[in-house]
Amino acid sequence: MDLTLWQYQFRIIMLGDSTVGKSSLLKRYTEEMFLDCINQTVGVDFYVHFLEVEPGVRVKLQFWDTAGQERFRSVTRSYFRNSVGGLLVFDLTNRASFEHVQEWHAEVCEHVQPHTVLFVLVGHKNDRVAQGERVVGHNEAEKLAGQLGMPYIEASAKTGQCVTEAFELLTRRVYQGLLSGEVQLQEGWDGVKCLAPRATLAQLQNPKINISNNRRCCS
Ligand SMILES: Nc1nc2c(ncn2[C@@H]2O[C@H](COP(=O)(O)OP(=O)(O)O)[C@@H](O)[C@H]2O)c(=O)[nH]1
Ligand SMILES: [Mg+2]
Repeated sequence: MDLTLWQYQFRIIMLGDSTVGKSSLLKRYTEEMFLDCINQTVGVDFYVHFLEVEPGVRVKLQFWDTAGQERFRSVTRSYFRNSVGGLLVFDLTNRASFEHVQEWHAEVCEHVQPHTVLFVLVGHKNDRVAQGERVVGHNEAEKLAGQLGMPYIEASAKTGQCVTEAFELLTRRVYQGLLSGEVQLQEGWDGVKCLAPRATLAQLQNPKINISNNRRCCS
């Protein structure tokens, strides 16, 4: 099968304070590698990964990673726009990064209006918990995620623990949002691109629809 074939493209952004490990998570997921001294991203970095969300439905994930602007809280509007999913990351050993989660969430929601971004909250550098370095509790992080309406997962780019799970959780959440109508395809918005006929999506959303006379493309 041609691995570059896809029915949907989701644009996903990485969010969270500088040094929480956003670039490392992406590297681990897309290249299965971890670097102790990862270079500061220069320019917006771009990663692509393919995932089959159900048999025959292949999603192209297009990831955007910040270029270190988050260090100066100067991430621009264009970074948030046209995205459908956000992996919101904090460092389990860095209290301030957890305290900024709400600000990141609010900033994205404000910038993406009238669209919606679906999130997963990641408590990162889980490998350091074993050394007694945890300063953010599992329960309080899960509680905050619940208040913000997103799932919570703890992961480590260093060991690879739960990295695939975190990205797949987000991808499936977006896909479900698409099927339920929570995510709406709109002209001129690139958060989701769809190569499947519009009728196919309509039928997935409502299996009772008869699609035989309607095979327009929605991209
Ligand atoms: N112990 C540990 N260190 C990590 C992990 N992920 C990243 N780091 C380190 O944290 C630092 C910042 O990582 P980076 O990916 O550049 O963070 P970003 O600024 O959020 O993109 C680097 O020194 C990484 O090697 C992890 O899972 N565990
Ligand atoms: Mg980075």
